[in-house]
Amino acid sequence: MTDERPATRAPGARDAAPAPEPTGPPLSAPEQAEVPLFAPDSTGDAAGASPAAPERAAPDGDGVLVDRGTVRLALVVGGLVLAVLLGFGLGRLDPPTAAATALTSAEAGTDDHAHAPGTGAHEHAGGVGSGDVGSGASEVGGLAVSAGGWTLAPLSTGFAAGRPGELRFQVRDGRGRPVTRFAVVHDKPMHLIIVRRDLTGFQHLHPAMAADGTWSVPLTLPGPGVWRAYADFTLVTGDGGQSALTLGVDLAVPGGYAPRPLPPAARTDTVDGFTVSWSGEPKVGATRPLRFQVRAGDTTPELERYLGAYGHLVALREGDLGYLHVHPEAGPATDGISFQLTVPGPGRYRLYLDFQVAGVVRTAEFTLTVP
Ligand SMILES: [Cu+2]
Repeated sequence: MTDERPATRAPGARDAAPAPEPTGPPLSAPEQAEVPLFAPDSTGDAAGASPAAPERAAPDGDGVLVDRGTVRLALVVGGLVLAVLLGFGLGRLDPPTAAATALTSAEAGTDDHAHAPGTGAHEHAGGVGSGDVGSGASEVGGLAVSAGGWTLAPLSTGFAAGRPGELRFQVRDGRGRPVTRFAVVHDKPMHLIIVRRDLTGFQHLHPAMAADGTWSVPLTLPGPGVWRAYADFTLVTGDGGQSALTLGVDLAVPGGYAPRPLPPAARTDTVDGFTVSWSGEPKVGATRPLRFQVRAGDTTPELERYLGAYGHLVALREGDLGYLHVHPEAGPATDGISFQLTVPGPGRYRLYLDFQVAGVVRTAEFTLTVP
């Protein structure tokens, strides 16, 4: 009942990479992802138009003998202009990052999560990550169906308990147009988390997108009650910037709902013969490491990379089902799976750790109490 997660056979949503919409402005790249933060061309050209100084300096050497002073001057001027252009280009690096972190999510993913383990992935977490206790710590996602001008629009909401169905939805911009360009973060352009409001029945799915921006994924909600669906994604904005967002919507399943109490706080969980334990000291208002160890009896099974890391962690807050931001830390799986967790306030949280062994993804669950 709890754990049917077709996560392993989740469709490679990447295949569904759409053709760019006419709405999507300057980037001509047809793919949805891997958009570099510096899309230098757009502004580079615009800026290049103004400082025409070097062009003027060079040509008049044509028929006339130009003394070295003039040449040197031209070089200096050219260099200066170049420096200005470069500075301008670098300046351009900031806005997308700033925009991304300004939005609720910390997952200001650039193009990463595709790179090899051990490379300093996730440095983009910096905006909301460690050190930034004040602003970053208070952020949770998934509480709103619309935020920052972007709206999660479910297209199919009628689910019957235990009956296979399909969830379809779009992410729409401020004018109601479906978004079609998403960045790949943690190996996928869209992460869909499903959980019932009593924090049971966790599923982590990866929908596929049609060219018109409609995402779809097979979904069975096993029992009656109200279920929360979180769409966790990073969209690529018209100016080439990125916005990381987690939007959430409720899905109602008719029938008698008997909510289950949250299990007591624990540092160990057992799933399919794997014993998973975690260590760390989560603290309100701080970003702290959380480390998970997976054991199978007396042995340590070999963890496989899943979603660009050796594990994927989702943390939800009891009471409002706020979606916490968790950042995996690159590193060898032999040391366990490490994350940076930012706890926004006191309370109880449910942690869901996806890990993969021998091609099978399993989820260990823990209740975490933070005083
Ligand atoms: Cu995912």
